[in-house]
Amino acid sequence: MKKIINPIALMFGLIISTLAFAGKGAQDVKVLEGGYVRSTPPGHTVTGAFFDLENKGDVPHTITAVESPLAPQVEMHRTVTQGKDMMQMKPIQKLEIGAHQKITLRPAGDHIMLMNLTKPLGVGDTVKLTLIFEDGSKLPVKLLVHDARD
Ligand SMILES: [Cu+2]
Repeated sequence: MKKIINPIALMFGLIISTLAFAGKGAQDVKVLEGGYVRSTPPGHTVTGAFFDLENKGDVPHTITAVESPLAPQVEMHRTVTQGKDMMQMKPIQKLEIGAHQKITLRPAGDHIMLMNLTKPLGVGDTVKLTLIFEDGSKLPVKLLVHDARD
């Protein structure tokens, strides 16, 4: 009998072997030292979370949601320059980190916004976040609260 290599089966085998090397987002992505959340002045219920992320994996990963027990609403924001010197924040639905790439979440760039905080955040408090990846994996993050003027 003649042996026929079915190209579809071959492709399927390739896809499976590719997946075998693809770690989940929560396994591949690490939060680097030095991240923080800004303290909230009296009466403020919105603040930002800033930290560096590194994807140590061989495939890109995408964060699709962020949750925190301290804030019922958490958004990912991108800062865009409008016109000459106008900076504006816009919610984004996805935050991508390429394979072997680092990204920095910072006040004038991409960042995480905690909205409708259930309590004020003071210097030294700890904020827990959960980063949720497109593959459903979840990465817990703990950040210290720094002075809002930092
Ligand atoms: Cu923002």
